[in-house]
Amino acid sequence: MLEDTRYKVITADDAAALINNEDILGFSGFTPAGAAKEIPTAIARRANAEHEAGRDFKIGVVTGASTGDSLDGELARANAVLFRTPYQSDKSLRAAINKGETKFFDMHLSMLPQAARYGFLGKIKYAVVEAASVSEDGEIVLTTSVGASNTFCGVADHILIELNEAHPEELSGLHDIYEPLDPPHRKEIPVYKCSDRFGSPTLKVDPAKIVGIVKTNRPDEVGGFKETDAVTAQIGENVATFLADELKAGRIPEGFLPIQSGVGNIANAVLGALGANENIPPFEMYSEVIQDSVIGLMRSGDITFASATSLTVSPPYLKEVYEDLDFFKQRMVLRPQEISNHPEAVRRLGIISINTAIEVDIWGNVNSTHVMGNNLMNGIGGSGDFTRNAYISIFTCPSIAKGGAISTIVPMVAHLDHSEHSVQVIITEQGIADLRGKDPVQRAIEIVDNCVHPEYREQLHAYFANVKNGHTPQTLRTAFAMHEAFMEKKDMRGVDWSSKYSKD
Ligand code: 0RQ
Repeated sequence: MLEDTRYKVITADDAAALINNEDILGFSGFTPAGAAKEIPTAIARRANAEHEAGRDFKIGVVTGASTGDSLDGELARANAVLFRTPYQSDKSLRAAINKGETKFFDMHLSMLPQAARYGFLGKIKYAVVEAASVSEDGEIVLTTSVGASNTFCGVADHILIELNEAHPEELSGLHDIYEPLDPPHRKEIPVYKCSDRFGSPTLKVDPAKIVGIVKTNRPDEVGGFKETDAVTAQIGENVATFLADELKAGRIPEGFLPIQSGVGNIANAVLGALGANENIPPFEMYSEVIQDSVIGLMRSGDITFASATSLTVSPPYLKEVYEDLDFFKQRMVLRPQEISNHPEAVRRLGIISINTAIEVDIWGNVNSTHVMGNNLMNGIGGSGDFTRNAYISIFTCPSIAKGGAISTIVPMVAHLDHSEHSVQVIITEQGIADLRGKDPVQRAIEIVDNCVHPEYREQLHAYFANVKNGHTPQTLRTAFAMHEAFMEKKDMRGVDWSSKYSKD
């Protein structure tokens, strides 16, 4: 086996000992799926030891998207992250970022690989990549995600591999690795159907770059989902109703279009509702993540194919996939995130994008990333890649948060990720706001009447009802009054802005 190969089998601590203060590392992982585990944890141990000895030790951490606790969590708790990009969802790391201890820059996930190749992120010294197998001539079978591993291996000086026996070698054939050329030599991405394959099933690297292989047997750290509750179930129903009506009206072609769906509980419920709706035919997905509900929908025939960059399913579902790989390999492909999220593919295939917002404003602008305008939640992820280029772009969210003390629909978003120009439909458990072909005031009426929680409806109508000035009758003096109310008395209800109108 490996002991007889050209590669050096080393421990995770040996690997960590190679890393120096301020090195930039590109780790595999897109969500906890396929994320490196042993080596980042060993680097965190090394950081702790260095700090105890009074020496500086922090590294630049670049990944596909979020990762698992043994990467982002361990490194953040060891205060070992100099900077981080492009997305995260870890509690410890989020705290370090919001305290200013770790620099984080939020990037569109499709753009991360090219930014790494263009040198915009600094020199990536090591690629640390989880693999199901690696051949003598440097052909790597990746595991449950591709993410940006292909690019990291290409640009890095050295490659460290975590050979993880928790993933079967038979995963070979699940992936399709294709990397575009850089300008001025870039050509079209040859994807015309979700199921098209135009790359290589393995990631081919220069074997001379592989400086060590760390053997492990650790499952992905993917958590389960909360049971669908009344609110998420209703949001799912509303999305399914909206799309079924669009199909009936002939605004979606017969046979339907591919779906992109974000991650999380709402996204899981939405997919379940689409699968259950009798008026929606079996459909394909061109998305970034394959999550739990997709597995059952593939079994039932409601989802016929899924293209993504990660297989982010909780352990029972991964077991089901691994026990019937032949069935699932015919119905799935994992691509680099540069391709799964590529704007060209999204626009060409006519993808229907469905993502979740933290906050939406009455004009149709969306905040996906920051609570009260300052605290980072996760990041923009792939939502911008899909939304900006979708055939129909949908944002979902519950109409209230924190037991009703927050209306997720406000006069002006406290942070802007997706502008009114890209957002076409907003859906809450209250209903559907179709913003297409409407001017700002029409959009505001549509959103407040259909999507706002009844407790906030009157208050939000009152916000713009008396303002006569301008094409978008925004009132800068009071645009953040609801946020201010929350910061002062922990409740957005009961804001009275009438006294300010006379000046507008
Ligand atoms: O907080 O957990 O403390 O109760 O935000 O909200 O409703 O559980 O929703 O888990 O789907 O996350 C936008 C963050 C939603 C996610 C976001 C609080 C709320 C709760 C989570 P608690 P929910 P979700 C594909 C596309 C950006 C990336 C993206 C996300 C917590 O979907 O990161 O779209 N999206 N990627 O209480 C204060 C508000 C709030 C609020 C919700 N207005 N003010 N707190 N919360 N609204 C994925 C990838 O790219 C990998």
